[in-house]
Amino acid sequence: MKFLILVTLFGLSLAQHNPQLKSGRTAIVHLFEWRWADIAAECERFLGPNGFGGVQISPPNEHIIVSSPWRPWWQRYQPISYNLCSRSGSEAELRDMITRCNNVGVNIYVDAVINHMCGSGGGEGTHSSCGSWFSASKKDFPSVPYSSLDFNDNKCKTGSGEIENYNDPYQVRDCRLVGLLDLALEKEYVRGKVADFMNKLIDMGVAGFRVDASKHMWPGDVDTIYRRLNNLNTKWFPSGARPFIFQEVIDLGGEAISAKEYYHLGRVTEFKYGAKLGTVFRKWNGEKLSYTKNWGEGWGFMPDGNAVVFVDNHDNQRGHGAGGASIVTFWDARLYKMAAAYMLAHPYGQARVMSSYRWNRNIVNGKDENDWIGPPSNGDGSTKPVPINADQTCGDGWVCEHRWRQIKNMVIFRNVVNGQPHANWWDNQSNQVAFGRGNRGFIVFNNDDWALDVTLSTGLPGGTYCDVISGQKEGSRCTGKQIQVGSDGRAHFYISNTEEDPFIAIHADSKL
Ligand code: AAO
Repeated sequence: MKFLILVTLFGLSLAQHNPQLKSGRTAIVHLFEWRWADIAAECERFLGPNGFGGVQISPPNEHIIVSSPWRPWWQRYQPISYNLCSRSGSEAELRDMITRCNNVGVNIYVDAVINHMCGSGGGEGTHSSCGSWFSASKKDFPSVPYSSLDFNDNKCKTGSGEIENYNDPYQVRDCRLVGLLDLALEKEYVRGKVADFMNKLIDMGVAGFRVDASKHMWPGDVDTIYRRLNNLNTKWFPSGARPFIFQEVIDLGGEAISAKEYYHLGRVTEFKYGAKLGTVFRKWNGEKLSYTKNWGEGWGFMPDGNAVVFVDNHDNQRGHGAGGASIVTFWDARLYKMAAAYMLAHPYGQARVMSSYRWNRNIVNGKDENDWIGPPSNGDGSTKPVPINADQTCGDGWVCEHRWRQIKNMVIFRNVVNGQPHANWWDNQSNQVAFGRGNRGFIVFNNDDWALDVTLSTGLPGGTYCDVISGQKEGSRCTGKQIQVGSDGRAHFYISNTEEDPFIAIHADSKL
């Protein structure tokens, strides 16, 4: 009996590590601040057809509306209630999006902000996305409802009520993160409200959650909430499927709280991944691409089955959160395409692609004074739709990294090589490297200041392959470079260091 219970409990939590992707799909994309109507259309016209597995959406629940600064993106990390109307759209639009994305095989993952409500200085009134009245000073949120009894202030031991020292785990869990009213998740009542919110979304058809600020919640508290979650909706998922849980825990080492404490509950964001990848591609601190032969756990990252990996995220692309200056973003497009391709070609972790909007950066003494600017908006603060240009890129300030040919084609590469081992490594002991995935795909990078000119074993069957970076296969021809693989699996590669994209990728489905 004891054994049975253990197996069930262990099995339950392991299941939460499974992203529940539809067959053949491997990568997810964060459509940061997109409207539900645009995501629904994107699933049908682009993500479904191009093999994307899922979308991380911005928080769907009611949030504060901030006027100073004007409508920052971060207002959505300040919940007012669990009503489902937000800057991205109404509950009806959310439901329509979930349905339409599921129908084309694309999962939806919700960014769940359950650690806190709005900031203590959030005022009183109806400046909230569904128009619900609230009072931050009285800690009164009647449309949940939460009252002052549902917050942690009596538990927090710092004078300011704030997290003052990240080396004290009690402060980090019981005090306020940047002034945000910290929910008492030890309370049965609060746990119930949070579980109801998440279950409503599960029943609507979402596949799982990014759990915001997980470091700031006790693992035992979130565990009891996760255990109350329903199985996924059987209209789209196998019976008994558990929601995917990935927890935002920033652990670059050197703090009291480590990512490890959350491994048994679901996956965890591996922040070392983007920080190191950026350092390597920027060639900072003496790093070289050739040192990435043992990339993954060999670099001190968490176990493969626990990791969600990304080049940048919505915080560290603008100097919030952690990772620092090494993080590569769309602002450094050439390096970004290489870093994203490296991540997508490499087997380690559950990969997440970032999709951003442009803003007016204003960097003063290393800090972006405009790090708050929200998505492309109309004068009244409503978010603009995402227009698609004739060349498939996005307009109106939406960057759409996921639509860049090089990145889109590497998402397909990842699907094609899924399950194949890392193989046929080659390096020049500097910044030229190549590796394959079994006999299904091969990629070559030149991040040195001189040309790459070498013949390599690719592991692929002989034939003519289209490079999916400089172009792709269209019908019976390549729109970019062609690579001849001999019957011995060897191929010659030449990559000038001055090329727009100094890397080449070929795979089983890009063969002529
Ligand atoms: C806004 C205003 C605030 C105001 C507040 C309340 O900006 O001035 O007080 O409203 O009115 C987002 C924004 C915040 C915003 C908030 C609410 O980023 O600026 O506050 O919405 O609107 C910590 C957390 C992590 C969090 C990250 C930003 O641990 O969970 O801060 N990320 C999530 C979301 C994020 C969101 C929230 C949480 C809140 O992704 O978008 O905030 O819902 C150390 C710690 C980290 C800590 C960082 C930053 O990191 O380890 O845990 O992240 O500090 O404080 C080196 C170290 C590294 C260290 C880093 C930075 O790299 O190795 O460990 O330095 O010091």
